[in-house]
Amino acid sequence: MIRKLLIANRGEIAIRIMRACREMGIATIAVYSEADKEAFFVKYADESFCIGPPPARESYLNIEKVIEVAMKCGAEAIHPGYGFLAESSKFAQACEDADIKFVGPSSRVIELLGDKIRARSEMKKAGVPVVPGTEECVVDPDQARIVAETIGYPLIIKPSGGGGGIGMTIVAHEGELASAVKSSQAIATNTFGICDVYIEKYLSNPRHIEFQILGDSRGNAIHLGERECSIQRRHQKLIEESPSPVVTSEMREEMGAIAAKAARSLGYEGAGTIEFLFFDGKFYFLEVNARVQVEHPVTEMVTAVDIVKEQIRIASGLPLSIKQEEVRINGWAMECRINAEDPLNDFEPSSGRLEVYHPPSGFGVRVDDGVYAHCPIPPYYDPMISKLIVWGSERDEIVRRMQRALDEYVIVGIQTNIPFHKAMMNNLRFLKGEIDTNFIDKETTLLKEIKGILEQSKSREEKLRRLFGNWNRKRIAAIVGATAVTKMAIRE
Ligand code: MV4
Repeated sequence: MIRKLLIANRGEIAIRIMRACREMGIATIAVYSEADKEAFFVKYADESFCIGPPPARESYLNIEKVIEVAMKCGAEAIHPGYGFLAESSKFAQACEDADIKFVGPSSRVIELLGDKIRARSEMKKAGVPVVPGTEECVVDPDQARIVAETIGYPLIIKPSGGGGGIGMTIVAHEGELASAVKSSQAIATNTFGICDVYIEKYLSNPRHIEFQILGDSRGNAIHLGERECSIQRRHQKLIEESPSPVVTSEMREEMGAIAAKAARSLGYEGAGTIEFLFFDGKFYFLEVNARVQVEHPVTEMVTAVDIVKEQIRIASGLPLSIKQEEVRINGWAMECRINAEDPLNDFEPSSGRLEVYHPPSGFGVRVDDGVYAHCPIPPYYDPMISKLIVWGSERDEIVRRMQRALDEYVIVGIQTNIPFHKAMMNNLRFLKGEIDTNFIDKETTLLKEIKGILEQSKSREEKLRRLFGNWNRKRIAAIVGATAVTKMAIRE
């Protein structure tokens, strides 16, 4: 087993990984930027090293610096978390060259999966259903026209070098095709340094459903069921759940087996996700995420498998601790991503210092966070500060539990998207599980509901100000939070 692990990440995922290490008796090393001096993960680690200025390029993405710290400290392995260097084949290669175990698949597999055209054809070869489209790079509008004739409109042009929606262009008819190819190629070149694009049939209003896979160094691979991740905005997921309200146990068994087989055929080592679009009752492969994902806890809650511990076991050369036949889906879990964002200002990131921080707890509630009362929230990184995960026996129960937990959550000092989640937990279509990737754009009443929720808490604040006059602002905010938690009325 690995004895010393460096965590090349920050925030809640750094804490999540270090918690697994504590339970496994593994020493932890944190690396951090100058903006994170006061961060919780820096304090939690056994050893911490500052590796550079706030911009990620100069710290969290600095491969040489991260490897240098690992060598100096005698770290046997590096866990990259998600984002930053997690899917950098160059970083995985640098670890391999330095004889440090990268917690994840080999640089070869990361490189293959990062090339979306190659990933598509590998998956097709492995028997995974893919979206109808091209197997090769589309070089110019003439070639695109030939492809379009066979698959039909609407279609979507995607950069091969990226993911996450950047540079994707939806084309409704032939008139838009030439300029769409050119614009996707331009964005692809600028953002990924690779001009290659490919074409797929555009599926309208699909669901985003992904399968969790685990593969070990001995050629075993299993799946842990699916996650429904359709609630997203600007390619950022906001709510995830497992199981999906539309996946039957027969479908899960069939698609899971296909996902695990694909992992075996790739020689996939570590935790990963196979993403699908679910459309018209069928699954279509999108891409593979070669990392642990933000939303992994919902799978952990329904399977009782500690995915991060499995990653570390796999990296240590040990076999998976469970067999496919032993995997059971028990109950239902849901996650709300808590972001430092202002719902009234188009969800712009909100940085500053937390004044009051009181996370929810109780039966079936899990909070994976990276903050504490009075800690700073720097503006340089992803605005997600915490994940609120609930578990229960069925979907109706966990929605009620999520409402209760969101009501208990008190954050003062920065704006958060908690009012958005409260509005969602009262949305009739969401409650019925009728969701797809365009849900938020289509639900035109959401913003009004969010404003109503914010008005309620503001009126409490105003009442208190009238009661106490020009009193300590922080204390008033804290009392507002406390009265919200207890559902206590403020009497004048
Ligand atoms: C699609 C699609 C429809 N049809 N592919 C967006 C993120 C990336 N992981 C894949 N994405 C999509 N791929 C096919 N064949 C719809 C999306 C999609 C989307 C695309 C462009 C702009 C906004 C979007 C929002 C949700 C899903």
